[in-house]
Amino acid sequence: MAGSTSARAGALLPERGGSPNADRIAALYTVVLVLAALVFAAVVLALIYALWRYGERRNPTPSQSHGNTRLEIAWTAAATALILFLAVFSLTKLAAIDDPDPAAASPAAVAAGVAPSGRGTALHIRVVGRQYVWAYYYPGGTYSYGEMVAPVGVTVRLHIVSLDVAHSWWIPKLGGKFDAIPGYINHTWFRLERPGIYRGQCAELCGRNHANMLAQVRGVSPADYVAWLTQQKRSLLVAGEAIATAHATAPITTSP
Ligand SMILES: [Cu+2]
Repeated sequence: MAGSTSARAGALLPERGGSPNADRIAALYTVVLVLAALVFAAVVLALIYALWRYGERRNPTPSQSHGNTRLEIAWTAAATALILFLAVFSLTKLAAIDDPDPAAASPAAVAAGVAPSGRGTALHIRVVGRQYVWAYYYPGGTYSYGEMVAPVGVTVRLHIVSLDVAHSWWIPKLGGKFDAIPGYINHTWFRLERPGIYRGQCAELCGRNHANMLAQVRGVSPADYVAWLTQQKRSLLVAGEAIATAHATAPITTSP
């Protein structure tokens, strides 16, 4: 499709820079990747050293060894320390990735009436997946298809559902994937730091047109969000009236 870019994870690291939860996922991933790379390099170097030092040429009569207490204690302690660090680091990050950002809405957002002042307040948007489009329901009953419009500086809590099969909500820059499963409501959140277009797509094979089930979040200022909401409500009313008029004035035909 011309002009449509599907969501891509970064080449080496997850995308970041859209929302705090995505940044924390990227930080967690980076730390684990770097530690794993260091351990891998150390093991490979030790292996190469052993091949060189204890090969037939340098060590024609194989030397016998019966354990090395200091070495064994050292690698056991190092591995334990590494695992403990990874466990504590992951668990602290996971909580912050999972829990909606408790920061208060920005003054601009409070002024625009998007969210009340005070910590822990949020804007709630329902995300509805169906073959093959995402719909969004905003406070007050306004809705949109394909693109969600969201204000910056506010924690946005998403309530994700599906009307038919399993889908998965995924905007890489705004956090992890969240399944949309019929009969369940899944929750996630994001908090936009700056305006922009955040692209994504359904991340669960959901049928023939799964690849076209794109998703997009457009981040705008709180004032622009309120203006858009008003305009969208009006457009939906006009469209509804046009449909009602078309039904009311359609010629009546009787079946033969
Ligand atoms: Cu889907």
